[in-house]
Amino acid sequence: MAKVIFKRPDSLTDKQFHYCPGCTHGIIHRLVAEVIDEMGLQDDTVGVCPVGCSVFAYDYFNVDMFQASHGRAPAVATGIKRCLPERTVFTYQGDGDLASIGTAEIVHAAARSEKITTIFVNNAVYGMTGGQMAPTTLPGQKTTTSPRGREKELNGLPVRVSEMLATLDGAVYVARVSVHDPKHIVQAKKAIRKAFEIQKAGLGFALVEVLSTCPTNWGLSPKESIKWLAENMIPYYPLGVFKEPAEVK
Ligand SMILES: Cc1ncc(C[n+]2csc(CCOP(=O)(O)OP(=O)(O)O)c2C)c(N)n1
Repeated sequence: MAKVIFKRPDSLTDKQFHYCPGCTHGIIHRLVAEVIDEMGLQDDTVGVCPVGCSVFAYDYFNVDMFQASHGRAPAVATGIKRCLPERTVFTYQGDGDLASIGTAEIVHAAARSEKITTIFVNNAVYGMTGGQMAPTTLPGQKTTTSPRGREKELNGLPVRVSEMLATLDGAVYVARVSVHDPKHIVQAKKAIRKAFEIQKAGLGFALVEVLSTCPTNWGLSPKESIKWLAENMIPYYPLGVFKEPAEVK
């Protein structure tokens, strides 16, 4: 009998992703789904989708899914987790969603140490709406709303969300990872798994920031985007674990 050595995770549906070539949302979906499968959580997980390119995540994850309005996923996830404390609840949010319109929600969910897991996808732009500047857009980075490049005097400087949230006592696990090559994809999966384990152990709020590409709005090929991420995003957004509870180290 043939032995299966590679398959789509059960926690993903068979639906084909709509993402652009070279966008890493698909990789991140897969990592989350693999972790849910491996931890045996498919039947008890509830995901909360953002508004943004990953809005259709409710069609892709084969678990119970909710759709929140822009930036409000942490508030919606708070309600679900408090009503159904036995369920595993995660939010999946872009940087426009989480770090702009949803800043208050994520800060206070972390401060309250809600027992939820947040997957924060930072691609340094508003992807879905056409590549506008986000709070995470790099200094000098050209976007449709900063055609001369982000200027400090006019637009201020980027928000390093993981570092900021790690200052809150309620945030128990905060890590930044990347998915631009296989080695980093393996590390990213470990961080995502830890963020779910922390929730299962009832320890409090956990967030994994994943640096991601947006070839379409960066105006680069998929290959150039991977290089751009490694050379420009990682120096500004250093990878690592910013906070980790002693129980799971
Ligand atoms: C209340 C509200 N304001 C604005 C919008 C428009 N809008 C839709 S998606 C989006 C940005 C999404 O960007 P991001 O969160 O970075 O995710 P990405 O698309 O890059 O994955 C915006 C501003 C909206 N749908 N609702």
